[in-house]
Amino acid sequence: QAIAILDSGVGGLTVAKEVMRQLPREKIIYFGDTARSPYGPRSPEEVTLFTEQIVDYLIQFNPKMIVIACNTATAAALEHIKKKVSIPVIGVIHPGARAAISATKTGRVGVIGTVGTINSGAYITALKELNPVIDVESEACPDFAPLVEKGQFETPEAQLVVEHSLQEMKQHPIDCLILGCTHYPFLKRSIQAVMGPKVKLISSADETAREISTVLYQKGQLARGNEIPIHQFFCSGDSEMFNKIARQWLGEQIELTP
Ligand code: DGN
Repeated sequence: QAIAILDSGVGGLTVAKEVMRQLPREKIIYFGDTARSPYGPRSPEEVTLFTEQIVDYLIQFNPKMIVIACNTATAAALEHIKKKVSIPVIGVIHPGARAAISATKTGRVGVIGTVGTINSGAYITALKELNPVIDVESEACPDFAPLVEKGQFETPEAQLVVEHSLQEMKQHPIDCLILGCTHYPFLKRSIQAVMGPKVKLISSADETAREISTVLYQKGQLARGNEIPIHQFFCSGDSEMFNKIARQWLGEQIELTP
């Protein structure tokens, strides 16, 4: 049985990569909704509907758990999807918030994400639940995910967009910045360059993979044996670009299932 991972596009590959690293025996079935990306500017109702449709599709593969590897979809639909299916479902917001709480030394953290994620206030809620006195600065960066979907993450254009978008965030005395969108680790280098070396960038991928491992361990469902799993990747839009980004990011040959 596989772990099903979904995102609006290529962003969830940052989570898939970490699952492959931490849990190399686990088979992954990935769905990127590249045809309908970005989710960021869409209403929570629409994002919930899309997430539900993808879950309905993935459930046919009889996965052992579902990972909503998209902050926008987690903010809009996690609770709904949890009620709908009988297998464990996890999102990326709580793991990201936990990672930031353990990393911050000053108690001042920043969050960047899509308009949907930032407007939902889901990070502030998750962070304050863990630490009520935490100081949070949040800002939407609507231009980032579309850049990444176009495969532009190491280009001068991307650098300029990142620099422009983070002007305000840069002024705040934060010591951690949560990359509250699974697409943003693709832009990590540019984001770090703008924020400076003292700000630690937090991606929820590591912590999400740890949570997957905990859930599967508790259920006695961790994969055993020495077989190397063959992962399956699906996307709803341009498969050439998806393949290119997936190969570049995962550093291995990706078989995209038609
Ligand atoms: N990768 C998604 C997220 O984490 O919010 C959404 C990106 C998008 O569709 N704009």
